[in-house]
Amino acid sequence: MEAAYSKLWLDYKPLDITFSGSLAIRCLKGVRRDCAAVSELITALSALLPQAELTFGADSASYIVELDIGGYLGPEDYTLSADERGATILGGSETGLLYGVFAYTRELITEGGFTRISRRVSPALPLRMLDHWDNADGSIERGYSGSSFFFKNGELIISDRTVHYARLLASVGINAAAINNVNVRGDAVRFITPDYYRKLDMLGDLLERWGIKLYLSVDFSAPMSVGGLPSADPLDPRVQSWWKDKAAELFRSVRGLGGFLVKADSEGQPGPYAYGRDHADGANMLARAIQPYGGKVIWRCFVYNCSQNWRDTRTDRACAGYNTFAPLDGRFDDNVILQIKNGPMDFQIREPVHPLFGVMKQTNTAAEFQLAQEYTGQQLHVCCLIPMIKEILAFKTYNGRDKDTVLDMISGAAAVSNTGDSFCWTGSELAGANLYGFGRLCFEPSLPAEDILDEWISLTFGQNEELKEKLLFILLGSRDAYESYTVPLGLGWMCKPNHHYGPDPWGYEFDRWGTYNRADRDAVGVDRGPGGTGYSELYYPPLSDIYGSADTCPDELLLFFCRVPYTHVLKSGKTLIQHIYDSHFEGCEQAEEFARLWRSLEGSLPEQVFKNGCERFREQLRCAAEWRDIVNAFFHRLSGIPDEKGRKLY
Ligand code: GCV
Repeated sequence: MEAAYSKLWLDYKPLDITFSGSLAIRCLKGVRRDCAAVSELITALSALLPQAELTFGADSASYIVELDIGGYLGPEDYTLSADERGATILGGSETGLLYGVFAYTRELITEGGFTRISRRVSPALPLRMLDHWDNADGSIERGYSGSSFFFKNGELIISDRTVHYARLLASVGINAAAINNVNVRGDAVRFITPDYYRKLDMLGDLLERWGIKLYLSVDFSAPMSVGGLPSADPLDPRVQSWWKDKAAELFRSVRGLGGFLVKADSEGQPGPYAYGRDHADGANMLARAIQPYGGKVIWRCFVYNCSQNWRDTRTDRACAGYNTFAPLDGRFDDNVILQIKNGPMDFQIREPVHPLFGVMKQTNTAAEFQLAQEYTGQQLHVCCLIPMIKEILAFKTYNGRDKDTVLDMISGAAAVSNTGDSFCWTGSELAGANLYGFGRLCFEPSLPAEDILDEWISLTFGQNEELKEKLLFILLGSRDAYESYTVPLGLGWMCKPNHHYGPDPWGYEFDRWGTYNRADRDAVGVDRGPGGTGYSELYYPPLSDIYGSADTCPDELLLFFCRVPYTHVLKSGKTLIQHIYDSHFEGCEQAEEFARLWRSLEGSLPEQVFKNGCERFREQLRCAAEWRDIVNAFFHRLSGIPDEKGRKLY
């Protein structure tokens, strides 16, 4: 029977080399023969070199791969050295060794055979996490790749797909997975009850074999919903002892448990505010309950008022996360990690980097990205996020530290997963690059986006230079194209309400979500400078000054920070209105070029992949034209300013 899922970048195919010798794997010291590193190496070598005889330990073999565990390395570090006669992979633990094996395999495939390698690698970020928004009933919030492969009708599913999932994550170095939605609903509330322990234990054990800790999103009010207490007040001793007992039971019953992920006081989820407590009170209470077991609380900073009055121009959602958490810096326990969305709003195609990254100097933090393409084309449009993630990690906060980038400030990164039970896991094959790239960047953030994609293409589709060149062109240009034909200049939110797909310029304008563009006949954008909402002041100088004025604000964020007339001249020399018109036409043309290039790949890609891509490009072009025509018509009708190129604007 054919598998119900693709192996993605782990579909090892025979190497195009002649190797008629014998191969041996030699396990030194503490390396157990049945650990994941050894099993992965066997899987890889027997598929890559099917004609070679593979043995254990034979000194006479013509090529020997030696596996070792070395105490002087960090547990997730590895060293890799290889030449034509053999390779030595040394891990700081079995997990480090596993990462070394995956790196070695990657190298064999991308180099097309045995090669010289010498490298030592330590992951840049200790926490590298995937957050699934899967619900217990099998649906996925903002899921664009089918249903959940973790849950169905309230049951936890463990199958061969789960094993392949763990291998995929481990192969790119992801070491934590929160398997359920941060909006904890339905049966998921009861995941922390004995009903689920047996299956959770099996899953935790399975994941741990591949170096991955299992996290659960929990309901902050579980003492009430699960425990039947009258309150979930974090300072109430009964609540504290309920969580302590619960933690003891959970960590005793579920192997591989890493801790909890919590969305509190956000979009209807319960939290400490209900009891007049703050987020440090809430997070620390949970952290203390799981601290004896080495558990961590990943606490989200996505806290804002989602019942705003659109007439109120002073309240600014962008300020909310900062205002909530910056005053609490230094009050969080060591096993709390604050998870901060990459921007202050909500995963728009362009936002400034969240100002909390710079200011939380005494708190463990992690950056949160969204691979699920909620606002970035829902995996129907190609939108490669790797350059964006790189940009954010490299962003200088100017917070006075010698090392002051986002990457320097954080100890982890998490991404909302774009996976589901579709054949190719991510709905669109090209969206697989985001999953791959996220993991690779968390491990080795200095890798250029182009190298990561080059690697992903070789591993996924094989070594074909023309294919690579075209896919690289599409992927590397895709974010700019998407931004150009949707909402350029940092404006955001012109999508249809609720499902967030397709254009609706005033869809979020007169609503309660704090998501306004304030467009009228003369001007557009939100004044977030010192005379406006003051958001620009949340950055350290010189950023506060740069963002605070239309003269200095970078064009790509202009309408996020400033309200400017349509006749305002951008740094490019164009007027704002002309830029809006042009970018919509240009973005669509880029998308057309991507679709044309994709079509030219017929025969170079597996038929199913090619057809799936064609359908998605057809939809992308349809939708991009809608964006172009509706957004351009919107601004044309409001401003009354014609296109200087005389194109039809409706
Ligand atoms: C899980 C946005 C999404 C919600 C999501 C929320 C969050 O608002 O639209 O679906 O909820 O972000 O990140 O918690």
